[in-house]
Amino acid sequence: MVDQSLFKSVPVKSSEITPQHLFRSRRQFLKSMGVLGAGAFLAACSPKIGSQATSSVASKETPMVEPESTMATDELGDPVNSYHEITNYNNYYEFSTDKREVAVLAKDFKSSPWEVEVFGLVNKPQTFGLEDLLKKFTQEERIYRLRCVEAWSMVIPWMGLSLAKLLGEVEPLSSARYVRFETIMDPEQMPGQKQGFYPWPYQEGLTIEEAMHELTILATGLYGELMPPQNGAPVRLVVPWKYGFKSIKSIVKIELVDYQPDTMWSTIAPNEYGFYANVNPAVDHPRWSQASERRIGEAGRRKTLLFNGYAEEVAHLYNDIDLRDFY
Ligand SMILES: Nc1nc2c(c(=O)[nH]1)N[C@H]1C(S)=C(S)[C@@H](COP(=O)(O)O)O[C@H]1N2
Ligand SMILES: [Mo]
Repeated sequence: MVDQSLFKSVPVKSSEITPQHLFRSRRQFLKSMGVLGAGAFLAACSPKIGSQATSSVASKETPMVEPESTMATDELGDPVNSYHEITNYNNYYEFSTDKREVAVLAKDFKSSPWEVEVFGLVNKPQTFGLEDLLKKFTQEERIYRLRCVEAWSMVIPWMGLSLAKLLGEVEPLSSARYVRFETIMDPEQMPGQKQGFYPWPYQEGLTIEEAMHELTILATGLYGELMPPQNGAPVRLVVPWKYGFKSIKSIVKIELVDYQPDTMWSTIAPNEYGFYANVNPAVDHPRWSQASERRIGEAGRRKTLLFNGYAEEVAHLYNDIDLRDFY
């Protein structure tokens, strides 16, 4: 059991966001998993990716006062969205198609105990309990932009583990070319799954190169708290350079396969939602432009960035394909 009572701190209000708050909440997060004080874990945090706060938490001796340069922003300097915004405007069709209703409907979702089966074209198939995911793997803070295909976006301070490290544990075979993800099927808890129109369970997929990329994480929390139900408790994918629908929630299966897997959205509307789904301002959705977006909490619109602003890190993955054909 993950001891929820260890999370005594209340979510940080947007008016109170400071580096110290994020830092404290991160300490709280690690403490709850019993890994605080394990210097080796903390030192393994990647300093380059996401928040600079991560690198400053290199040891348990780090003072509570943060250097001037550490801000609760993404690497482009944009502030993180408030906890309230991130947890009250959600796409999670298993609960509702109304973004403002998901939080209420998902409130009592029981996500413990939880297991994730990692199998398929691997040497060592394994089933990981949530506790294993939290304790065996470094939980890093990653402040990422999330760009929904519907043309709104947020900046979210995730906590999570590297998907590459998890896959390393099961030892993919060289024949594994894609990774397939599946959300839990639980119509008793998820009213949306009683609606026949959608081909449940929600499924997603990545190429093996995308899955192994250092930006790709399995997120286990946000704002230093375990993942709220509406954001995909207890563990969901986050692939920040792709449209939000690729970041599948409440994962129970991760399968290594040698074929391009079906995804829920490409099954429903293949001409609108492709397998790649890279954020691309030059490739419009058939029914609307993708050139700009509405950042939640901001007036007006901002320009959408190629690969959601992560081109330097990921563009090389797509050197050999035409992004118009492979949308
Ligand atoms: N299982 C599942 N995962 C899902 C969805 C969903 O409906 N079901 N919606 C996706 C979409 S469209 C987006 S934009 C993001 C939203 O994540 P958030 O609610 O944490 O912001 O989750 C994605 N993951
Ligand atoms: Mo989305």
